[in-house]
Amino acid sequence: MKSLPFEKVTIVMGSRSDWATMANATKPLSELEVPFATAVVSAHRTPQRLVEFANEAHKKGTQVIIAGAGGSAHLPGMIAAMSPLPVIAVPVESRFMTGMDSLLSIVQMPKGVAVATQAVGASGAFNAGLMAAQMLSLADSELQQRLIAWRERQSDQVPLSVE
Ligand code: RP5
Repeated sequence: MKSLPFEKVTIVMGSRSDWATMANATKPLSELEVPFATAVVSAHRTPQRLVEFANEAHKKGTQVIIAGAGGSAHLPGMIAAMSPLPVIAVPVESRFMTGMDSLLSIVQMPKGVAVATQAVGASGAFNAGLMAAQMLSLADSELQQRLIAWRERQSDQVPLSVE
């Protein structure tokens, strides 16, 4: 079996079906030239993979973990419970409750285990990538300059009026 991939930012998701959402996390990382890897790690279908990932990530060069899951979305919290790395979570929109179940099961972490929860769905995934880049920029002044320029380009794209 292939081994788990690790990069400076490692993006994990509970299912292949989460990829349409989680691909949005890769956009700001690519634009800002931050190396990332992606993997499918299911808390309930591949629990041993989850343990291996959470225990190994910080030893393999990952500095920030982005974890997306839907429904009973315990993946980010379980990783945060085992890993010393910051975990940014994305609640994936679910079939039956449009992501409210994902959001509540991710955001309501008990005291002592921190998870940085983003908005539900594609915007949350994009912002997870952006936040990961901002975290890394604390120790990388060139990345910080790229972030500042990225923000300026974003502002420039907002028209002054609708005419
Ligand atoms: C969660 O259950 C996954 O994160 C996904 O959002 C949801 C459905 O998973 P699949 O049935 O597509 O594997 O574990």
